[in-house]
Amino acid sequence: MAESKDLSFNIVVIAGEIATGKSVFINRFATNAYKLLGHTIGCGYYEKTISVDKTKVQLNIWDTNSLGGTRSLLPVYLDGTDRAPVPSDSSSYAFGIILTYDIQSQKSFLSASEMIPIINQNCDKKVNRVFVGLKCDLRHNRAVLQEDAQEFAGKHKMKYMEASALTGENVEDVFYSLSGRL
Ligand SMILES: Nc1nc2c(ncn2[C@@H]2O[C@H](COP(=O)(O)OP(=O)(O)OP(=O)(O)O)[C@@H](O)[C@H]2O)c(=O)[nH]1
Ligand SMILES: [Mg+2]
Repeated sequence: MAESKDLSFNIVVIAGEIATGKSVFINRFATNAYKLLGHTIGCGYYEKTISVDKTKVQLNIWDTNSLGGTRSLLPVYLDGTDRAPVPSDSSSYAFGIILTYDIQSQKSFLSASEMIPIINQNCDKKVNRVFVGLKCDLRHNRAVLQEDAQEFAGKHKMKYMEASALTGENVEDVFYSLSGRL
């Protein structure tokens, strides 16, 4: 049987709009609590170790903010992706991206689409990507058709998922899904 290896996996969480729900979503994953955090100044950082197929994977999660000024810093957080993906017998690190929007906001969906060129310019094509519709507990206020989000994700080679930090729905699944594709 293959020995377990420790991996370190950087994840950058991105949105085009403020108040999309990134920080609360990451904090729910890291602490299993729903906590309102206020606007992120600069960039937040969280760590959590999970097990994927008997491999311990330390997730280093970068919580970017969405203001125009700091958007220009995104390439810094996306740097190093040419080293991804990690071969299964390596203990080096890989990289993944969670691109998010708020399912209640057409504007946040359009803004997320504006992030694609920035991601493509700064990341290797092989970097794992997931497109996530946040606040899915508010699906009665949905402003973006699930099919449209799915189609957008497919076009840009991303898996599409929806999650809620409030209820916890799919929060772990998003991170496991990304990490499981190492
Ligand atoms: N109903 C519901 N509301 C949520 C959820 N997640 C976040 N919110 C609301 O959305 C607000 C913004 O969430 P944040 O996580 O701070 O948003 P952000 O994307 O980090 O915003 P910036 O740091 O400004 O870029 C929160 O204060 C909550 O009011 C959720 O899963 N469900
Ligand atoms: Mg934030």
